[in-house]
Amino acid sequence: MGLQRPRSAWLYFAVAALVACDLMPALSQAWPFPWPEDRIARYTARRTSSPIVIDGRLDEPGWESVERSPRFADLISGRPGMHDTRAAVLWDDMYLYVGYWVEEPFVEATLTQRDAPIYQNNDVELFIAGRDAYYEFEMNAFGTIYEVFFIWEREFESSGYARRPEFDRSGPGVRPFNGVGFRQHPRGPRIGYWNWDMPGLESAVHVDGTINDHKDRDRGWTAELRIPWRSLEPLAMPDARALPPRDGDEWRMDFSRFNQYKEAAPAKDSGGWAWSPHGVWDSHIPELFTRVRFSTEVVASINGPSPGRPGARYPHRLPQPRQR
Ligand SMILES: [Ca+2]
Ligand SMILES: [Ca+2]
Ligand SMILES: [Ca+2]
Repeated sequence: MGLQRPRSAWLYFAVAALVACDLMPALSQAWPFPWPEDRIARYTARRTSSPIVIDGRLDEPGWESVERSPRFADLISGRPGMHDTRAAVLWDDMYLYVGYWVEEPFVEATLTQRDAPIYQNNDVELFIAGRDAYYEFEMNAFGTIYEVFFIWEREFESSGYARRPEFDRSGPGVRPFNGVGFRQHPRGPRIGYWNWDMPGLESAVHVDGTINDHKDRDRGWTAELRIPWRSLEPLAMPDARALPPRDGDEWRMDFSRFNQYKEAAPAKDSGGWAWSPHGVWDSHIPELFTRVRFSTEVVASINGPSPGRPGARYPHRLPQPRQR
């Protein structure tokens, strides 16, 4: 008996290892990304029928009624972030709107120059992917922004980017890019355009507290941005997707928040929290971005959330994004 137990255990592990060796390549080939495909967040973006003023305050009827994301979770582990962070998307015929609600006891910012490395401050980030390119936006609590446009090197010629003067790769601020913590992306390297400015972009921040003053404790800040659909044409070009989107169209968008601090041990806080985690320290994986489906349905009436949508005003009681 004494010998049999280890022997059967050894056999079990040997068989398990063989099975694992056999399956692993198949699994990794089928889905080569570090976060499970079936755990990528989904969201339905609805239209706003009333105007949105880009002042950083998310107090318009559209924002009051919109379905917010779940609480952002650690980019690597998927565990809930220490502070509450939510985002939401609205749209109309002219614009895409994105809002962020950021709980933050000590609001701070230092960078004031456009395109300064905003990721070195506490920030919110937005990525929007087309088929063969994606856009990155970052903003700190001063409202200072940073933007980059990335094109997958392999599709630079075939998708038509090489023929467009704004994507001249010998221009200033243009350089190769191969990810941050996930440098084995199956699509390979990208060309980054740090000189890119999204035409017509408007963005603003509202601080609910005092910035760079730690004598008090702040509630946080909200961020609001508006992008004209026509400005997303360089993303829409490769697969000729509709601008504005048609009912049911899906875009991949990433929403995150990066902090210069981390929650104390034993928490394993990477310092980056996202709507849809990536399993790795790298935002640049469009295959893991939240699936945003655009609906022509209008958000709940201007009188606020309907009784059938409990929690729309109460971020801690929100339902998960609706499944398709
Ligand atoms: Ca506003
Ligand atoms: Ca830029
Ligand atoms: Ca303060």
